[in-house]
Amino acid sequence: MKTVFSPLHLGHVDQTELVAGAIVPGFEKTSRAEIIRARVEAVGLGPILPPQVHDIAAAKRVHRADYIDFLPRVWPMWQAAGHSGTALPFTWPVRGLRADVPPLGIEALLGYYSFDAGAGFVAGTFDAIKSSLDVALTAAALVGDGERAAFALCRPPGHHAGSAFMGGYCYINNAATAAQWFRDHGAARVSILDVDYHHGNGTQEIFYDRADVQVLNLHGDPLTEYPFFLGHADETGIGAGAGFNINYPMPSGTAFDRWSLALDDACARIDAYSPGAIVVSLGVDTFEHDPISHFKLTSADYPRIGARIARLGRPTLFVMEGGYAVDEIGINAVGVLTGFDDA
Ligand code: OKP
Ligand code: ZN
Repeated sequence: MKTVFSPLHLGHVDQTELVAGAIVPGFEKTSRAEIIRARVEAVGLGPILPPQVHDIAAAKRVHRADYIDFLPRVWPMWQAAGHSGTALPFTWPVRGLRADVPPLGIEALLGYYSFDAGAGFVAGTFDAIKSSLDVALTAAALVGDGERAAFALCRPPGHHAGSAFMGGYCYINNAATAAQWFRDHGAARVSILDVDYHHGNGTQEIFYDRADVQVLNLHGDPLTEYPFFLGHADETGIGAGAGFNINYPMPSGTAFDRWSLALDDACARIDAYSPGAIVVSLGVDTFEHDPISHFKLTSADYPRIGARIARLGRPTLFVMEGGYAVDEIGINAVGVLTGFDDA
């Protein structure tokens, strides 16, 4: 399997986040992608290719144009305001406030275009966001050109980013943009299978009223797990999209015996949907030793995930999302891919 990777992710570095009331170094750090890349090389998964630069207009097929146009302005506006460190918001237009009038200042705009304080900007963040999108689209094109599968080693991740908001380490929804790319290049239907520990709220929001992209999410129950405010089992789609959003919330402590039953059910639904391509939002924060998550998957389970997805027998794009147990992130993420290739 070919991997697409860009070193531009390295500029998204030393950003901080809010944990238990304290500003701490971000869990979503550069070593994550570097260790995965090293593992791809170590096991000889296949060639590692640089991305081709795409027009950012591709992201506007799933995101609001004003949101995408805001992203390159964040760091210059933050600096012009005399700020340094990590650009983050502190107020949001929730119930009872107006979300229809964009404010003027950068801190207020960051709140307008986000759902939490989990997507900070530093000087190199926009270039990393754009390179991550380019990685996803380049890998999608490999699959479009006939590869059985490809690996988009994206950083930063994307599945929490919605049509007009960032959050949870995510800015542009790489998997959603890639799914739309498949739709725009001949696939009548696309399935997005999100196996990250956290519910892909952005992906769900983007496709919630659409029948042409089926979204399936296996994740920690939002009653106790981030992102808390979406991802329940009764969220099944709306309008034309009714029945095409499928959530599998599972309790803390879930291990592969139960998790794999949800995967089997999701795969049966993908089979029934008969998509022209599958986009896998590949998070490995389901791992038993992940520092911010609470499932109990082991390193031996990840190749089984890949093998099960391979049995679907459809063109497949793997898009990297989360996973914060850095020491094992390469073994676990690449384990899914070798499991797929060996099946
Ligand atoms: C991104 B992905 C409190 C913890 C906030 C945000 C988790 C984002 C996960 N500071 N955690 O789905 O792996
Ligand atoms: Zn996650």
